[in-house]
Amino acid sequence: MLPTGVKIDSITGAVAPSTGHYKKRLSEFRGVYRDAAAFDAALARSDPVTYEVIEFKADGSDIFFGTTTMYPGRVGDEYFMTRGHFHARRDRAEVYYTQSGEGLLLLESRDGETKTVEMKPGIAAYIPPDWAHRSINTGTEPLVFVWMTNIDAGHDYGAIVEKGMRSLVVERDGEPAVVANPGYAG
Ligand code: PAN
Ligand code: ZN
Repeated sequence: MLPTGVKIDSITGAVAPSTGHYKKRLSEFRGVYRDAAAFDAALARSDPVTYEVIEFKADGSDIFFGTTTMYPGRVGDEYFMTRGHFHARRDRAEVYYTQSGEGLLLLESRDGETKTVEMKPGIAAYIPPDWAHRSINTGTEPLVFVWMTNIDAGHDYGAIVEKGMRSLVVERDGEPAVVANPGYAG
């Protein structure tokens, strides 16, 4: 393990050097957005990358970091969003530091409390252990943020795949609004 300076491009989310990279496309989100007709119509036009994640992990370290770059877009009135997850380890927190763009971080505790934290340059969002977190690009430009957590934090996607989250972030009169999720299966 050697000290390393990692260059992060605040506009593109590029990370150099990096040790991992993946992209998520709209087609992987069937059933995540509540407007199925809008989802099918969007997918019939194209299958865009909705976000990508690049990481830097030093061998043997207990922490790692990287970027998530979320492209702007909507399915019906819902903005493009991440899958959302709890950490597999319930004692692991995380920090999201926004570099560019604008969005909302939607969080939900195990006992069902919902919170949001604004995502915009200059704001580091603290995600406490055992709070589910989903990021949402509410703007018209890419939303780029740096995340940092423990390597062993892990991802538990199951609860949100099965039930959804209690709240949705939708566009209302051109503005983001947090509303109750009528499809929540809790
Ligand atoms: C982030 C997220 C990343 C993508 O690195 O994994 O933003 O979001 P989903 O994993 O919910 O699709 C993080 O929170 N890691 O723990
Ligand atoms: Zn996380």
